[in-house]
Amino acid sequence: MMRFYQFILTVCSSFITIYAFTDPTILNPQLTKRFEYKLSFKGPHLAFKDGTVPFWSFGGSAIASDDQVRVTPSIRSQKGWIWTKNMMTADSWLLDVKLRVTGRGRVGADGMAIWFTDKPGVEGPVFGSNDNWNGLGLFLDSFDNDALQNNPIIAVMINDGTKSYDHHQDGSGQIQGSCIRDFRNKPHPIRLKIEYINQALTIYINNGISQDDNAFEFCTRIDGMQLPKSGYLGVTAATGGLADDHDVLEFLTNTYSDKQATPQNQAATDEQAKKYKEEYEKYEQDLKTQQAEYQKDHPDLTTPISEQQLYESEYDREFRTILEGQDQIRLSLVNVDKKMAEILGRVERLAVTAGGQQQISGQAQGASAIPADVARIQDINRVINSNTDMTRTIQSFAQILTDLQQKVNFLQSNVNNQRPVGSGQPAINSNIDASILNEVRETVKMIKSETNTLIQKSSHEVKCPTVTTTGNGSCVGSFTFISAIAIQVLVIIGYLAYKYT
Ligand SMILES: [Ca+2]
Ligand SMILES: [Ca+2]
Repeated sequence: MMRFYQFILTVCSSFITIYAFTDPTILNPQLTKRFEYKLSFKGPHLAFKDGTVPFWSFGGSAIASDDQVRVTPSIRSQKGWIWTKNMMTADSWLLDVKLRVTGRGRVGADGMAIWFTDKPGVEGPVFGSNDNWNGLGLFLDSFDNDALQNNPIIAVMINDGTKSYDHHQDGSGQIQGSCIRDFRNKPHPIRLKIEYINQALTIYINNGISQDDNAFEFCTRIDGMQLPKSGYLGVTAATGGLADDHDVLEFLTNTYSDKQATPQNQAATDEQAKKYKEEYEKYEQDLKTQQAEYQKDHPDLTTPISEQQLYESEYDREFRTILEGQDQIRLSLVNVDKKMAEILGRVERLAVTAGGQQQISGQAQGASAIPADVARIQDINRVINSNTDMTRTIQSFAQILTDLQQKVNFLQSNVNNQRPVGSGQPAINSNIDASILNEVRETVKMIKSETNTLIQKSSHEVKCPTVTTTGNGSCVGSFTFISAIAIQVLVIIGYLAYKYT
């Protein structure tokens, strides 16, 4: 029953996911984006056959493999690091880092850091790197040293070389921005976007729960931040008494430059871009040659498949089902949001058209225009009425969900209070279970009948307004919306009825 309760909570929490990240070149069209391959890595074939990562140096406990860099393994008191060999010189840039922090414990340690500093770091006490750095440190701090119950946390600390990181207080009072996010043991790798444009640093996170690679949430933003003009990029990690695997799967760097340069500068930039393109093509060619050679040397090499990989456990399957359900609900909501905006736009256009037409018809003598106007106004009324119906149904769904949750709470408190002492107790619980399940079934019936009523209403009463043939959108009203929500609710309830009967 506890699982049922958690399940309801998980479903409810899925309603909070927000899209936030937009590519800076869309918001600011005069920016040109350039991928910096010498400041990036990603799999497959992340490491060369001699174990090195092109354009990066790494050490400590870090190990590079085909598809990731394990900065520390889950062994106590480890420190690992990986730094670019080249400097990044740009006023505006975007880092896109895909990583994974996993450990067996409920609590992990110490954490990971992403750096942009004037000098490459050396092994040290701040998440595997040196203290008193000059530049940006972004920390994924797993362990709650100051016991304020605010870890795991993602925190930003800028240093001009004078400050010493207060490890015992998790840097509180020193960090300029943060967001509390549990980034450990997620089903998918988490992704961070670190954007620095016009001296504003913004952090976005994809929390590794959704399968959608672009589902980013806002984490924190710091304006008016002075970072070094040029510097090195790095990732470091450390373990303590507790230990996690800290893995980086992708580190992608993009820089932005202003298109509106002077003609001389533009010529120089074009020349540089041409040179850069040639270099990059040569690098890609070398990489392909290396891969071909590797495959020639290891013709029998196939990825070993363990039995564990072929079959998923009951827990994994259940967890995956919940996540997929969540993702579906989130996508449906995003869709609903778009459609509502579309409908609103359409209603506004209709109102404007109807108003204009009314004026014209008032001036004109012909009687034939009047019925068409009336029809348009009726269309608007229908759209508005159908929206009101939708709102009422959503409210009744919310009421039903609240009722369900109350019943679950009631059951849970019963389970806690009536722990089986003799042989009679479990029978009482199962009676309660049966009666609640009957109520759940009744609720399903109710949802079904409400949905049917609405579907009938939407197919008979609400038609696409005839005047909006210029618009691209189709008439999507209560039918699609209610169907999506009803299917979700039916799937959830059906699953629960199956599971607990
Ligand atoms: Ca800490
Ligand atoms: Ca803390």
